[in-house]
Amino acid sequence: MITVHHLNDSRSQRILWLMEELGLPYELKQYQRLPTRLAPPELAAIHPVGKSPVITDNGKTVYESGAIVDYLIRRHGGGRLQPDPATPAYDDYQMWMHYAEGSAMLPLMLHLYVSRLGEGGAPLHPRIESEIANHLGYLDGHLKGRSYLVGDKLTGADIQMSFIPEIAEVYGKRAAFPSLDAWIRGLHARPAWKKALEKGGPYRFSN
Ligand SMILES: N[C@@H](CCC(=O)N[C@@H](CS)C(=O)NCC(=O)O)C(=O)O
Repeated sequence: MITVHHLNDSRSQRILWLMEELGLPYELKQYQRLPTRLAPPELAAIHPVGKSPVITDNGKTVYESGAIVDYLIRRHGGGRLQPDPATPAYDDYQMWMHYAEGSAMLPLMLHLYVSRLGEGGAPLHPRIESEIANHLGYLDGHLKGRSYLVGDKLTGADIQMSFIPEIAEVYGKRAAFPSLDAWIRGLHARPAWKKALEKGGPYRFSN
């Protein structure tokens, strides 16, 4: 049995969504952020880093959301939600799977942390802002006239990348990128996304 260790208002929302898209049975273990917004210490008993998402599957623990999406689709997807590995589309799929946490999230996280420095962080903001615009602009350009990142069907890449516009919206940065905005709205309209929201409870990045 797969267990999804889900922290509220976190990247693990996309793992719940993936499970619903795949229609797999799973146990949901809920964790609540502390008043500091950090994860509770119980998550460190599942994986030493103490963050979410993390899954367990018959004794195997998988951490890091891209690795989890890949693992679930490879082991349990039965060929769904990914392009044929022998095709060039699979190479594009892999790029987006890595790009989410490897490139696109970095300036958004820097924005979060450096904003806490107040005036002290001011010299860093121009570079952070231009990098956010760089990545959101790239995504927006790619999504122009498309409903999905790769091909004409939902893949794990859409699921893995979905956290980027969700966080961008928190900083009021999504509206300037209409194709990105249309893409995430289309994903949020999917029945499986809504079901994941019902199961996981309130999610503050659901707009
Ligand atoms: N790159 C990791 C990031 C994991 C991560 O930072 N998770 C956040 C939630 S979105 C977390 O658990 N934060 C609580 C904490 O840092 O204590 C992934 O994509 O899985």
